[in-house]
Amino acid sequence: MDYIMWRHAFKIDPAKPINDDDLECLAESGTDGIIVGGTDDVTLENVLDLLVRLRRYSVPIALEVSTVESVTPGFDYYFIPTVLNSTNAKWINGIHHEALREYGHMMNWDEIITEGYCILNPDCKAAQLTGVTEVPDEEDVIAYARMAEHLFKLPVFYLEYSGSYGKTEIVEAAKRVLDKTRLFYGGGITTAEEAKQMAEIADTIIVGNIIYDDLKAALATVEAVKSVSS
Ligand code: 1GP
Repeated sequence: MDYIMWRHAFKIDPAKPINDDDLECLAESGTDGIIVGGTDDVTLENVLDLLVRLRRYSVPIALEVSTVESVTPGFDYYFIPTVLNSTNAKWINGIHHEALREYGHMMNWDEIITEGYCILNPDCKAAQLTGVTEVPDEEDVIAYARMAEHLFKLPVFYLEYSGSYGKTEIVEAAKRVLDKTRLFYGGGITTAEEAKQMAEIADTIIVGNIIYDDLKAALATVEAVKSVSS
């Protein structure tokens, strides 16, 4: 299924161990896609390990690129984050420039999807790494959403609450000003109810950490999203 149609995706961290049975449950859960991505200790080795193990299943897989060294062919998509509210140009266009200098001539642009990230939890690892120091308020988020859709014409605007459950008013505010750009929501979804609530607003919800804390609860989010009309 084309990523544009995804309503639910799991995000698997290459740095965290996961056994074959659990991986099979996730891949065969009915989720629309699996995103392989993390912040710390992502290596070519652990990315390749997940790629090989996930390729046994038909679920589409995307690599969310956090380091250039861990990029490998074989994924259906390469999601490239650009952190719109970072204070450090490295995370907005710096690594991207470096990567394009080296690999620009051999990239398959059809597989590459740029995600305009807006990080809303200043305590999460991604915020600390990318120099997000202030929590954007509703007006800020609306401006970032418009920046993603109209200024930069990005296909995806990603509201990242990683590790904490977001405010529905903020997600709604972003959704109201988006038309062509897809709204991804990720952060703190631990129950079917939370998955449903965010899926009623966002186009795609991303479920991460709960996979490692309570697999059954993670799997229940798939059905919950399917019960919401898109
Ligand atoms: C993280 O948005 C994803 O990048 C999902 O967040 O791990 O909190 O579910 P959680």
